[in-house]
Amino acid sequence: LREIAAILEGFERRDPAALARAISLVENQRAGFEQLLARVLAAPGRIETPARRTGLTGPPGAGKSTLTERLIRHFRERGESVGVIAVDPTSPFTGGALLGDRIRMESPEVDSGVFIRSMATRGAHGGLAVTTEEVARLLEAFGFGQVLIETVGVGQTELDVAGAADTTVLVLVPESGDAVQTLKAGVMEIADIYVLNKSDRPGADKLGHEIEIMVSMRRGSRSGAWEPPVVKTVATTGDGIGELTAALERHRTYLEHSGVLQARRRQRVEMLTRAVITRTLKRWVWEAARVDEVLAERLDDVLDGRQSPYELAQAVIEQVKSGALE
Ligand SMILES: Nc1nc2c(ncn2[C@@H]2O[C@H](COP(=O)(O)OP(=O)(O)OP(=O)(O)O)[C@@H](O)[C@H]2O)c(=O)[nH]1
Ligand SMILES: [Mg+2]
Repeated sequence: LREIAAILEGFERRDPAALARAISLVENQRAGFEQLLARVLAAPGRIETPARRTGLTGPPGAGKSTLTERLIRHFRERGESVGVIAVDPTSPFTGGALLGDRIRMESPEVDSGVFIRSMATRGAHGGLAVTTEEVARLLEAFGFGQVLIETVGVGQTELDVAGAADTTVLVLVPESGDAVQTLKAGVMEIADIYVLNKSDRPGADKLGHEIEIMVSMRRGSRSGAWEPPVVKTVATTGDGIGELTAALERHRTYLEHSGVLQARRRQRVEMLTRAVITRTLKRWVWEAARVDEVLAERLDDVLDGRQSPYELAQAVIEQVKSGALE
């Protein structure tokens, strides 16, 4: 495919337009997307230098994007390149925290070390967890040393997406007074670091205290493991960002020394491989058994009551089993 060749060639030149096209192709699972991924990810040296992946999740408006911008600035100051995936963003990145440094968001011509991409849940044809993983791999292969993944909300989607990150930062604000409730709902499990953002607002101390209690209650039940710190920030002014980046650094050290990083990467590789097998098998069987044609021919039988959907489905399955394909 010509498009794939052009994208690969653009990757070699580190052309952000090629990266953007690659992501679109993968996101929409357009023809050739798996060949592209296979080629890009097989390039020498790329798998050995995975990015450091950090997920930021939390309720709408908690300040995730403002924090992300702060982190981008921090990493850029240290000479690291940053790729950002924003899943279902409800508000755009403003570049507010960065304008002082003339690093403009979404302007690769201004700073080629930053790349930001929005992704919609409904746009991810392959399921959000898999698509996020594949896009993160594209960013890695492109050469970004840091990958930040922002997801809004507090629910199953975040739990899925959190799987793509090495470190998950749960961003809470004084307004989310239901924090303890939130933590009970299982999100607690995914947080490696709690950020109490907007700590310039009333109620921050109370919430901070509540989270500390929750964390210390869990501490008793798992000794030796990582103890998620609670970091207070004001993303708009930059207060506490130093503490956050220090906590990220400590968690990185923990991940590397405990073997947890290897375990998480292994899980991701397994998840991705299984997903690729499943979707390939499904596509292959579906096409080989001409399921769409069979349905078009025989759906009336079901409607007329001559057959149940289960019998029709079984007939298709039998055809596959009997090897009557090809
Ligand atoms: N007072 C105060 N306002 C903040 C702070 N951090 C962010 N904000 C403001 O909160 C609003 C939302 O910030 P965003 O960074 O867009 O929040 P978000 O979590 O990315 O929002 P969504 O992506 O829409 O869920 C903006 O107006 C920010 O300026 C903070 O620490 N203190
Ligand atoms: Mg946001």
